[in-house]
Amino acid sequence: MSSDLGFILITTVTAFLSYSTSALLHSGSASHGVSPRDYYLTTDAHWFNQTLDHYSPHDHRKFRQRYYEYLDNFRAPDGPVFMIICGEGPCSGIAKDYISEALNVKLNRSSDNPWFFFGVSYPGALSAWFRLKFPHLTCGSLASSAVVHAVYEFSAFDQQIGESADQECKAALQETNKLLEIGLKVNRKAVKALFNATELHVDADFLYLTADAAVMAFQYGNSDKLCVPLVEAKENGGDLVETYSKYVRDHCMKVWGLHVRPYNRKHLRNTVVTADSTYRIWWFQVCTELAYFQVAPANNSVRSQQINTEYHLNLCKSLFGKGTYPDVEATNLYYGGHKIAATKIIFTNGSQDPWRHASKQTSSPELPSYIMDCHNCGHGTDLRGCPQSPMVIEGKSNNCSSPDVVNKVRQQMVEHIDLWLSECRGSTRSSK
Ligand SMILES: *[C@@H]1O[C@H](CO)[C@@H](O)[C@H](O)[C@H]1NC(C)=O
Ligand SMILES: *[C@@H]1O[C@H](CO)[C@@H](O)[C@H](O)[C@H]1NC(C)=O
Ligand SMILES: *[C@@H]1O[C@H](CO)[C@@H](O)[C@H](O)[C@H]1NC(C)=O
Ligand SMILES: *[C@@H]1O[C@H](CO)[C@@H](O)[C@H](O)[C@H]1NC(C)=O
Ligand SMILES: *[C@@H]1O[C@H](CO)[C@@H](O)[C@H](O)[C@H]1NC(C)=O
Ligand SMILES: CC(=O)N[C@H]1CO[C@H](CO)[C@@H](O)[C@@H]1O
Repeated sequence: MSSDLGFILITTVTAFLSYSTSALLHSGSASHGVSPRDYYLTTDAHWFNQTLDHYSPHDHRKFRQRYYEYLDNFRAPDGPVFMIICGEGPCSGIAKDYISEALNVKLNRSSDNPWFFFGVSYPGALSAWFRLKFPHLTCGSLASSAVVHAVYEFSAFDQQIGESADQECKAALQETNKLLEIGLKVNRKAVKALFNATELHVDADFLYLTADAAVMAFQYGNSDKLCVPLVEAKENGGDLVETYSKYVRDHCMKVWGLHVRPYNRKHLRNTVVTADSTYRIWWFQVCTELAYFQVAPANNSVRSQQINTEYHLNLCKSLFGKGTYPDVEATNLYYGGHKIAATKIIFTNGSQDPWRHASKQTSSPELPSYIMDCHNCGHGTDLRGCPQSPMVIEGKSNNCSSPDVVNKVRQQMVEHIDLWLSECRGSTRSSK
């Protein structure tokens, strides 16, 4: 990035991606005695009146949407504006993260600034889709671990968990899962109690929780926390279920903010708006447009075979009524899916991340795509670093098992952004 580049950072919140992990950022920050000022450039909220239903020409209702603005580095009048679409949890400010630290200098704004979009995960897809639909309003976008391809039966998700775990860990996870299934038959209540999950009356909901708990380890670059004790227990004839439940309680729940309630369909049916409503909202996206149904592959799955297509359709029906169905074909037709026909979007994926199969699969000069391959390279690693936990929002790469892999991709990102912004100066906004 050339050093005279001033910019504004604006950030706004959207839905979040993973059912399992929406509380990640939220839960940790308060409990570790770090003041928000250490993490955020600003936490001063602004509001604007946003259209409630963009699909209806007749509904003019609005809601108040929150956003943040950081102007200290802005260069008047025509400096670029970096728009970060938040996601996967509450958006509490503009973080002192990789974007804001690496792309740094000063000034002011005008109405004709080049805009560049950023997002990770579902917001990564939104970042790509914004560029696709409004090329005249943007100079480009970064689509980090962007799930641009809606997938009806997303068995590649579980398959990736099996690949991200090595053979031994995969075998230990599969055996644990079998033991959990047996345990549910023998003494349902005792097994659920080990996970503080007695409130989950539907056994498959419980198995979804335990599957997601394993996902968290790989998606966020913390697989050692799961695999080391589990493999050790298997080798030493230890109690796998006990070991697994300890991982879930001590790491997923205590540190990473995994909650049981969002797996409870009674709770998910609740339409009263609370901080937890994000889970219901995400299921609505999933049940109507995107699916990404994380079904067990027919062969050699890590998760229970009870987590199948029927399970998901049944959950959708249970939450939103009969006839709720994700029209993934319409979604992919509208946005292009893997074949998104846009330009100047950077796609990035982490090698251990189960979501990467819903992202762009090929690289081209107009849509450069990068994979970061390392032991703890997960979801959004280019921006969030590794491993990811609530305490590491600044996205440092030094704890990645191969920092070079991440730094090289970051260098490429900066080069693309620099070039695309320079091609986008002044009033002639490039849509090529
Ligand atoms: C949003 O709408 C409310 C109520 O109609 C109004 O009072 C407020 O000024 C509006 N805010 C902005 C930023 O336009
Ligand atoms: C920002 O720009 C306005 C006019 O465009 C100017 O009056 C103001 O002094 C500038 N602020 C800074 C901090 O440069
Ligand atoms: C599980 O429940 C017990 C008893 O209610 C509680 O003491 C413990 O903190 C809970 N553990 C977690 C990880 O939530
Ligand atoms: C099932 O998976 C195993 C182990 O990966 C493999 O050896 C076998 O060929 C697979 N069977 C089928 C029907 O795909
Ligand atoms: C990062 O690595 C350092 C040692 O290189 C270690 O002290 C620190 O705890 C690690 N941080 C995380 C979040 O893993
Ligand atoms: C699943 C996956 O990793 N997809 C792609 C991620 O990006 C790299 C680099 O372009 C591709 O080679 C992968 O196919």
